[in-house]
Amino acid sequence: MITTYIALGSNLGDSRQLLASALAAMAELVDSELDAVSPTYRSRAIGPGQQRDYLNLVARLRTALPVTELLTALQQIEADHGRERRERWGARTLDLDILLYGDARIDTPSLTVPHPRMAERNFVLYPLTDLAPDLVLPCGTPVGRWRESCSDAGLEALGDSIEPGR
Ligand code: A4P
Ligand code: MG
Repeated sequence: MITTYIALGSNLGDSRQLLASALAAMAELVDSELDAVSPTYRSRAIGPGQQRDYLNLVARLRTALPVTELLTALQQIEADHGRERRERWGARTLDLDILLYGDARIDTPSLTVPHPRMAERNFVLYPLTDLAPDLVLPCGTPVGRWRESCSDAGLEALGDSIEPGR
């Protein structure tokens, strides 16, 4: 089994319910087990136009799925939760990004792992380091070091965790 970290985000619709349902769907993925879910954060949207705040969290999933199959499965879960792709960084009901897949370093047209923007995003680094404070990235950087140098501007810890459910 490979340990993966998945970032979840939503800023359209009933975000709390969408995230609970997405976690339930991830828990049901074949050859996979949902291991842990981070606390929930509210974050100011990065993207074009006026957008609602996001809810963001990170989940740890252990999986035997090859990474391309994992990406396809996560995109199916996004589609099942009303995700429409209109513009880059546009508002969305559900976004599922693969942050890490074991120690793999992947750079293909459809997949970049570790996620290329995770180092600069507080709404990723805070929940990720809540879950895994001692995590070391494939490049050798302890993720906690990035968190220390990452401002918490626009980020609010809501102090709870969303349980998988429908
Ligand atoms: N793709 C490549 N690498 C990955 C990966 N590691 N995980 C490809 C998942 N997908 C990956 O994604 C576009 C393509 O990225 C996919 O087809 C896949 O093959 P998308 O979800 O269709 O589009 P996107 O999410 O709009 O683009 P992008 O560049 O992935 O956006 P980001 O960087 O994920 O940013 N603000 C707040 N506060 N909170 C957020 O969660 N999220 C975004 C999305 C913007 N602003 C945000 C938040
Ligand atoms: Mg995405």
